[in-house]
Amino acid sequence: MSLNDTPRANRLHIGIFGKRNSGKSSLINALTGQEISLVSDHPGTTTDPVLKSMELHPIGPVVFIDTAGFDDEGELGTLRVKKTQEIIAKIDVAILVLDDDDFTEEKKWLSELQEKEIPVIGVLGKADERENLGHFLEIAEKELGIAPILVSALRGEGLPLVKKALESTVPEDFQRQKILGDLVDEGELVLLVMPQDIQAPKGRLILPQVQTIRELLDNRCTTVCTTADRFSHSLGLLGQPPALIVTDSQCFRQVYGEKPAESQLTSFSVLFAAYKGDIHAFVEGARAIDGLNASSHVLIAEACTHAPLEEDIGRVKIPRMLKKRYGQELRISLVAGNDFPQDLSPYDLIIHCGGCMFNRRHVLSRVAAAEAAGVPITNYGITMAKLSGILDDIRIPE
Ligand SMILES: Nc1nc2c(ncn2[C@@H]2O[C@H](COP(=O)(O)OP(=O)(O)OP(=O)(O)O)[C@@H](O)[C@H]2O)c(=O)[nH]1
Ligand code: SF4
Ligand SMILES: [Mg+2]
Repeated sequence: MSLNDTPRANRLHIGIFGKRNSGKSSLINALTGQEISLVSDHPGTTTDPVLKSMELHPIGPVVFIDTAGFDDEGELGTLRVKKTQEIIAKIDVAILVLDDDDFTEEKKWLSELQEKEIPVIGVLGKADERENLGHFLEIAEKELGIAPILVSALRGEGLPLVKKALESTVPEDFQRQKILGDLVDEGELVLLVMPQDIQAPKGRLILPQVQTIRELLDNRCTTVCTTADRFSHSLGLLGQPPALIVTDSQCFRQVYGEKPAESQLTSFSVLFAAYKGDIHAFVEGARAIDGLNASSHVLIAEACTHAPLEEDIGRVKIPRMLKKRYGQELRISLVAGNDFPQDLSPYDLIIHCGGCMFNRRHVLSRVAAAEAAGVPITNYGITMAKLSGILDDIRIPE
């Protein structure tokens, strides 16, 4: 990834679904003008989901996710369909490619997508070789309630209409527009307390810090960076107390103790909990920590499978703090990557990582699953704030 690239987690995720051989891969290739996915007349060509990031004018940065046909059969086919199903958790918009007029499968997928409030664009592929189009459109409308766009990937027809439909269906909550929300006004002084053990390759900062600095500069704020050990010294160098201090969550307590009373305090992890998820659900969820007891069962969910940046927080620090409070018998289970239990009922609390590698929709779909199961959900940053006893003292962006 070059420094100029939009990270995948911040792109509009577009999933393409349909039966095998319906023309899904051809549609992506035609929309992107690239040979991204293998196309053949052999049904079942696309097996694992194929992701492709690109700029789609005028929408901006998107990622297309090509999937295996949802009518795939056999043991392997069932596994592929499961993978296609998992994609639903992370997409912002779906394209449903229709093929024949048996809509049994399409109906199932359409209702699942609609239940998750994902906008669906219907497309009829291979329009160049079809007869009786009027009849097809009529029954599609009647049975599925959608008017498919006629597309010929082969001839490049109908593609502008698909792009237009995508443009007009981008959900408003796809991206929180502002990281800092209402916490700063234009031109204010802001102090950022960065981690001392910077968890990024030499010469780089991690994305949340870069994004925050960029937004502050766009908002014409005077932005000063320091580290926890230099915090008081840096305050002394400033001509006035900062309007806002954003700190690394590891030194919350120290910064809270040393900050001027008039400076508001928040943390990078709180900002990103709001940017990437549902901050109010997370704050509510963190309150459930007080209701745990020795026989409770806590699920820790990490988005990364390998060497996550926050390994020590989710795997060591939080479990240690919870066990110290509730006893060594407290049960803590950990899942990583795309593994997220279907049945959340055994858990009393879910603590999710910051989800920086996930897109917003993916985190929100986990929040929705937890809410549906009646299990409180929170995240690392909010948990750290709660366990340090300062959850009520920090500012939460609206
Ligand atoms: N005539 C015509 N043929 C098309 C069009 N789009 C796709 N095809 C053909 O339909 C066949 C299937 O296309 P794919 O794009 O591989 O379909 P798919 O849905 O990705 O198939 P799986 O990956 O197997 O699920 C290929 O032989 C394509 O050449 C089109 O617009 N017109
Ligand atoms: S917050 Fe989650 S997604 Fe981000 S690095 Fe840590 S484990 Fe990975
Ligand atoms: Mg394919």
